Amino acid sequence: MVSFGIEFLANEPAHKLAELVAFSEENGLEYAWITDHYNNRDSFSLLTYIAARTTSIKLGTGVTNPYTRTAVQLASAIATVNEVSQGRAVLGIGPGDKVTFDSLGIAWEKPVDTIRETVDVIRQMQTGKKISYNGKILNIKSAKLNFGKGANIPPVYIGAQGQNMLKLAGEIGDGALVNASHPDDFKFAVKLLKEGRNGRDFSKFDVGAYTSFSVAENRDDAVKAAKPVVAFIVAGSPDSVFERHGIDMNDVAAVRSGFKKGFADAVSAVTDEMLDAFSICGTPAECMGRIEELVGAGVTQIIPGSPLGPDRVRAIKLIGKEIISRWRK
Ligand code: F42
Repeated sequence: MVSFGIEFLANEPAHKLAELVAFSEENGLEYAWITDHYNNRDSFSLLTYIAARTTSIKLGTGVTNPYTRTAVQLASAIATVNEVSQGRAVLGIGPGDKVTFDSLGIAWEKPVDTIRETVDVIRQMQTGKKISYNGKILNIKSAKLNFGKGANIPPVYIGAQGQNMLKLAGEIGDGALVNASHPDDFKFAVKLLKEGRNGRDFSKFDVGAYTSFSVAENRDDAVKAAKPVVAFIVAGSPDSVFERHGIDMNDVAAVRSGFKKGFADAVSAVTDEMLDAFSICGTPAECMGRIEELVGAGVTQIIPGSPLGPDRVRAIKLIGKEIISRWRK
């Protein structure tokens, strides 16, 4: 069973995001994931606002982290979204971004254990019972939420790229959010997720492809919209990723040096191979082809993300009418 979600950055006002999420809901999308960075709008506040303006779409952080927020705070925040949305909350949580933590003076220690224990505490607290927790990282004498008892426990999706984080996601997650667009990346990820599952039932585990996506009726328009996002992905990816995709390092150097000259130079240096490796891009039929390949590699939730297309509203319509409804047939 394949579902479709959509990612939005928390970088625009709540009323605008709520409109886009409600429109996504109308067009058949089942999950909305909102990114979390301390310097953008607060993702839990946004989700709560959006929850009051939508009716069926599931609402998740995509992804929050256990360093800028504590486990007990996260437990309360997700329970609040769950209460307002009447059970539609989903917790996406990952280790967060090292560069940000360095600039904030936050030590990024033991991310694997920190995620494991934070998820454990959050889940236990959703029961409404008083808990104590004596872990390697977290030491909580006594904690209890004063609300939410008896509600469903929101599913937990782990944002993961690295080998250990993917194994942990397989072990403790209800799903994973993997930031990638190419089937080869998912063959690698699904193997590790299953390893982490260690023989337990994997059939209900939701493997989310958090992809850079650009769709338009005309391929050239879709490509033009995708290139700036792909240029940023290329600039920020480690060399091992290019080796895995057989991308010429001279082409990579051209994008990276393009950024020093001016953004337009970086964008024009993006090659077709880079678009193929780092985005789902093209006409609805072309995007559908790539989605089929991803599903073949084990993906169970397709999550189109920035830029969506040259025109976001049009892109959401195309995703609904030309991709989701055809897929369901
Ligand atoms: N980050 C954000 O800050 N905000 C977002 O909105 C966001 C969205 C998002 C969506 C999907 C997604 O996949 C990732 C997303 N991210 C977002 C990024 C995310 O927070 C992580 O930065 C990203 O997933 C990369 O993390 P990672 O899976 O590579 O894990 C890191 C910690 C890593 O280095 N992992 C390695 C691994 O193999 O998994 C090593 C981890 C390890 O084993 N560490 C040891 C330990 O004990 O934890 C310590 C090792 C030592 O030497 O001390």
